[in-house]
Amino acid sequence: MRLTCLVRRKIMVRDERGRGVQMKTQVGIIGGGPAGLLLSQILHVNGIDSVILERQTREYVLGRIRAGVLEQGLTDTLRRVDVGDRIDREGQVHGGVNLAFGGRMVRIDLEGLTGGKTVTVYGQTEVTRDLYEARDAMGGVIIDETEDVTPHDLTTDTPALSYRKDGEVHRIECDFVAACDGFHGVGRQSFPSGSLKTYEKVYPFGWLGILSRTKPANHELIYGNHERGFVLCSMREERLSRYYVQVAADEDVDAWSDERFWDELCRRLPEDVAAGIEQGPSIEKSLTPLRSFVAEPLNYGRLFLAGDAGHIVPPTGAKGLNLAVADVHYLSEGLISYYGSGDESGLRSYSKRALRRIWKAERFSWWMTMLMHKLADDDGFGGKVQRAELEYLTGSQAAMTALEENYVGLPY
Ligand code: RFL
Ligand code: PHB
Repeated sequence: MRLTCLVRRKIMVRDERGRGVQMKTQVGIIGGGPAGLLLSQILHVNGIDSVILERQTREYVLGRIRAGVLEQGLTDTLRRVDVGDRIDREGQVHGGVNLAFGGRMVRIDLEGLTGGKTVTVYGQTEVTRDLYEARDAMGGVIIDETEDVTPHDLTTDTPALSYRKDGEVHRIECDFVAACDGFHGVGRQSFPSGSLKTYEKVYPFGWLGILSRTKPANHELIYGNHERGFVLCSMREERLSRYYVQVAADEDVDAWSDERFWDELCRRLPEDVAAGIEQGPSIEKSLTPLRSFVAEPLNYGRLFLAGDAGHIVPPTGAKGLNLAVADVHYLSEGLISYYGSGDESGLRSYSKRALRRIWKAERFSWWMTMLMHKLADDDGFGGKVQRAELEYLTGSQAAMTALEENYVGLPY
């Protein structure tokens, strides 16, 4: 064996024929999305070494338009590991959110009802960019365009990850594997059959979303319930708007010209809001199917699932990215205790601890989805109950407080 490189605890060697790198690290992370990057960053500032394997190119990862609403727990977590500067400068702090239905709009005062808590509007793309920059600045190892990432020996003290890059097979030996590889990743698929129980609800609708360089409809988000379907007016920056309309789950995106989208959006909003919508060309248009999904438990041997790898929520409550960060918080606490004092209890309780909070966010996201979308029995009993619930909610301080404490994020 020929030693090629020694980076702190990361040792890289080539095999006898000089091919295929073998590396050692403490935590092998699958997935360079927000969960994987944040885990790597938290571990680094606590003196724990990791390597990230990402399937896509960095450009591809940064091109995905996704979440926009960050809970305080998320922004605090980023600040603690030196990734909060740009969010503090550029993020928009929102103290309220609006519900539109029956031709009117009701503002719900987040700050007032939750004792001063707020959310921050800042794109997931930007969070990911900030995390990549921080990891690069601190010498983090992120190997992108990896293929066939496969976990091995998960029930031993020396698990490993193999992967292919540029036609060669490589291997990373580690103490733990964190699968932060999203809903379609390999981590969850590596659990032996029978060791995982899954819970799933697939909704018969999706969100058609656009991004446009236009002035947002309002200075705060508007979630709208309308007989033609759900609508959401969100934003990223002063002149960057994000809009969504409810469509069928199998809708053909190409059937939606910009003109059709704007027309449908305006028809679903209260007249005064629709009148103020600035229209312009879309710079992104995509369909998101809606799904609730939880896998239990979140660990098998030395493999741990975090983020979308272990659970999915419909985006209505803006909880997906926030949940991923909460998982990473719990998992990193377990790893820090293990490496600090040999205490394994945090890792042993990770799944239970994370799932307790995950199920609360699953409940909230499901509830908000059922409250705001056009349902199959819209003109029957279901529709009447939905309208009664909206009226009760917006007329009751107690009900609004329950919505808001979930929207700003339950404590970790
Ligand atoms: P990600 O972001 O999917 O990243 C996983 C990464 O793993 C890589 N990967 C692999 N790498 C190596 N080998 C393999 N075999 C691999 N398989 C996958 C992938 O390429 C990817 O880079 O998961 P992560 O890190 O858990 O983050 C989760 C969030 O991305 C997700 O929950 C949110 O985007 C959900 N979400 C929202 N969350 C919020 O908190 N607030 C919001 O306002 C919000 N809005 C949204 C959303 C998601 C949406 N879509 C498109 C699903 C709005 C939308 C429209
Ligand atoms: C977004 O801005 O993309 C967004 C905002 C709120 C949600 C979902 C998505 O609930």
